[in-house]
Amino acid sequence: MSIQKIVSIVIPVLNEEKGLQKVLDEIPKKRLEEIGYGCEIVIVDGGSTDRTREIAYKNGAKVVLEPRRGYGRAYKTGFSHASGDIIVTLDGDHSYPAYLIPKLVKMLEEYRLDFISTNRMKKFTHKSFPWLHLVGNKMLTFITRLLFRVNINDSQSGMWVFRKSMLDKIDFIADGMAFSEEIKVLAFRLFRAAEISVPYRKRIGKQKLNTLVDGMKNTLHLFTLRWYFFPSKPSWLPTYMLINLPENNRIPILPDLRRTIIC
Ligand SMILES: Nc1nc2c(ncn2[C@@H]2O[C@H](COP(=O)(O)OP(=O)(O)OP(=O)(O)O)[C@@H](O)[C@H]2O)c(=O)[nH]1
Ligand SMILES: [Mg+2]
Repeated sequence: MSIQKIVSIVIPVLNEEKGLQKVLDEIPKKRLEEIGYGCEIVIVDGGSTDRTREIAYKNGAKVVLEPRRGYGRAYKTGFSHASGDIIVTLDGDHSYPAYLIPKLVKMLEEYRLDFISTNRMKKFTHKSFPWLHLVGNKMLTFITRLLFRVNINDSQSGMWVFRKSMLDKIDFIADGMAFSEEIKVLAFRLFRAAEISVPYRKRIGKQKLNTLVDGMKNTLHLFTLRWYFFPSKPSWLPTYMLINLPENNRIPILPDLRRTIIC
């Protein structure tokens, strides 16, 4: 099939030499081409002192240096360098299933969604979440649901698939780990969004998340977001559809996908 659209895969990295090669090897570029998508890989490096950048260059990725610290900061810079029609994000630590990118892109198109977030809560492998992460994630997700009336089950997941055009309509405020919950809240309140279950593996290499400090910052950020973006009471309209993506490589045919359309 001829190339009709470009998918930009944006990966923030900070000293991920152990996992990055595996992540890049797992991206099914050929499969994407078969279904009509060219593929661009944008690696946003926060100033790694190991072989991370070398690995990125060796694999033909576009490398963007963003010395300012922060997961959210890295994404904001990465998105501005992405030339694709569709953006896919994931970590450079081999925890997310990069092999599912073509299926997720297809689902975005087939169901005419603007944003897909992945839900790791149903299919995570042993030790992929330290118990404190799991408890923290549950609490943050509960607060997110309560404050924004969005039916999200994994507010901290870092693998998203969305249309780049979405970015023209929103401004982000978070520079740190809270970027993840912020993009989901905005997507689920303002665009057509869905959450899809995917497998999740134990990361390779050292985590950058500071469980307690980031957990507290993320909690505070939810309240900031609530008053900053949505000063009036959110409506009770239903806002999501959870889709299970089975591992047997077939996209489920859903007769009715409810979408988030708020404004
Ligand atoms: N460029 C850049 N990348 C960062 C920064 N902080 C984290 N990252 C990358 O962002 C991704 C997510 O960070 P992780 O440490 O995996 O955080 P996490 O996924 O919440 O935690 P784990 O569950 O332990 O993986 C990884 O690929 C990191 O290398 C930063 O300040 N700058
Ligand atoms: Mg990670």
